[in-house]
Amino acid sequence: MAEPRISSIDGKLAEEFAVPSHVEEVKEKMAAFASFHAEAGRKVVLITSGGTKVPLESRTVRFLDNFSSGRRGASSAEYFIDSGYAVIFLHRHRSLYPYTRMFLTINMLDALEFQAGGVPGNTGEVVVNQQVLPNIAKVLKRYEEVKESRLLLPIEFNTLSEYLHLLKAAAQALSTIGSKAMFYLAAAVSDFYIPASEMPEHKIQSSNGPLQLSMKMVPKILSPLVKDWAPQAFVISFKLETDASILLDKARRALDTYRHQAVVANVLDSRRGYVVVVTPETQAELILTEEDVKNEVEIEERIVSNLTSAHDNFITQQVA
Ligand code: 9Z3
Repeated sequence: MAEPRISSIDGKLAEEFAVPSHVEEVKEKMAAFASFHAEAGRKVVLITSGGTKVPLESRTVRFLDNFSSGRRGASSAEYFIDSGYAVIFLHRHRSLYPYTRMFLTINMLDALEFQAGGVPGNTGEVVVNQQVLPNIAKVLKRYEEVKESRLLLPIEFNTLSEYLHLLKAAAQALSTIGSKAMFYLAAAVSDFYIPASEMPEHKIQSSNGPLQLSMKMVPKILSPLVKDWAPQAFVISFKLETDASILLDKARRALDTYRHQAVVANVLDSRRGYVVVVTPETQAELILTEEDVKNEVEIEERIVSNLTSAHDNFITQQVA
């Protein structure tokens, strides 16, 4: 059997990005999750979600963050599960989470009340109030079904280092199920970092005057993921721009460079209602109409529907 290729990024990852202590344990968990579901005839999607944090000091007071609420990843996880997938949800700690995301705007204490008929001054039993009850009961039911069937494996990251090492571990864990694995890389990942060897240990002092930062380019992890770590998988990256005029060109360039299956291109301000799914041969605009918005349709439902069909075609072509 051919030896797996060692890319130069492997070396860089080991040297310049602190390895999380639990990475091997998490990798085993992900591999067991993937084979359990693949044997049951399910496809498995690895979703990344939320923004990475890049520390500026090793005893970190300050850091550089990438914007992402995690809503795209969290809502997509629900639609993938509804489409029959098992989901590994690699997400930023405290970013939006499948199912609970629906209640983020509710203050927990406003959703609760003392049971009617309680004695004044006596706290009694606490129940969910009638305004949120119907909605919460529906979501709780679905959440419990998903938990029972073990369809969702949540893994957390905080820093860019954790994200990179855990994504590599995930790719290696999922390589065992070949083309049944999909990577849906929606996390907003920093392009810049300070290597461990160049990072000051202590808090940067403002008494030293204005701060000048020099940051290195983060290695392009998509390259070894597609070529070396999970070469048979179906891989989707996301492209985020604020200038719409360069978006599609950047998406096409990413496809040419990394040779993966699709890029979901979006502009920050319009990302909830408009994306373009770009593949080497096609370009599909997904748009929510006013009517869709009124009916609370989410664009992630359309994205997931588009990509699950493409994944099925991809699997058929691999087998043929
Ligand atoms: C995205 O483009 C996601 O769609 C969003 C979702 C982060 C905009 P929210 O979490 O937003 O629902 O608030 N993610 C990818 C962003 C990214 O960092 N892409 C890199 C790039 O554009 C390439 S991997 O260069």
